[in-house]
Amino acid sequence: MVQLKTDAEIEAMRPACQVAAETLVMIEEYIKPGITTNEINQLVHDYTIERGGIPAPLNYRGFPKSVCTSVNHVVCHGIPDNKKLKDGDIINVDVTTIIDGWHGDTSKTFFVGKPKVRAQKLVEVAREALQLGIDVVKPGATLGDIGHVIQTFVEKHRFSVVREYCGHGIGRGFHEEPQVVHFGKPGEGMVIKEGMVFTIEPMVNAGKAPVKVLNDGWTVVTRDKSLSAQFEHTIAVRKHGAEILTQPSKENL
Ligand code: EYF
Ligand code: CO
Repeated sequence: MVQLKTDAEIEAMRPACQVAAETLVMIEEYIKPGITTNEINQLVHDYTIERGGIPAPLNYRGFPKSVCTSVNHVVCHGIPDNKKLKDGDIINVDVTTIIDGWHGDTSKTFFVGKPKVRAQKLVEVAREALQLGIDVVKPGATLGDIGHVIQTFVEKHRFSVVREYCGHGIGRGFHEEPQVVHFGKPGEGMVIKEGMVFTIEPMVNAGKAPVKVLNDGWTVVTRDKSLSAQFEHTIAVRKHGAEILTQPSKENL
């Protein structure tokens, strides 16, 4: 069952969504060759607490860290560790913040130093795929419409969309109904209604779509070891379209 949020509930989600967004703004200046993902984890953890939040990933279903850091061929749920980032890497930082019991979830893929041409293209396609998905959202459209524009755009660029992981409803729960898959056909799937709040978070692979989970039980990687990039926003469905709750406000850019 998808629970529709009232205007008051959407207002109540704003602080969590804004702090999550500002965490990504904060972290950008630290993404340089030589930093470890554990250091990124600590920066995200401390900033979240300073801002009055709780990092949702920590202990979520047993996840051991406060943020997911997914480097190069890691698709999602990368666990921060002591490995240093290198010039030319890409890294997705996936932040979820809880404030007053409400969740805000957003992620962004960053370049470490100077990007290679193919990485640059992949990251741009992943960024635009998310935006195209958001642009489709309005009451009366379907979740299949979102998946269709994302899949069509990504495949036009000869990249692929991960099938196993998807966007999700969000609110008092980290993961609520509905599941928002990033592939599909126009008109299929659930009809979008005003008051829905969900994430869109397409994972785009430079190679083929299949992924596997490593033996640590968390880290998801591309089977063909190709690069993967992802962007994510939490959006609220309003009368005339999507409102991006995790867009950093202008003064924080
Ligand atoms: C195989 C977790 C990981 N799940 C989802 C737990 O929606 C997310 N990001 O946008 C999201 C973030 C995290 C997450 C952080 C930890 N988990 C559960 C089940 C399987 C899994 O990895
Ligand atoms: Co999410």
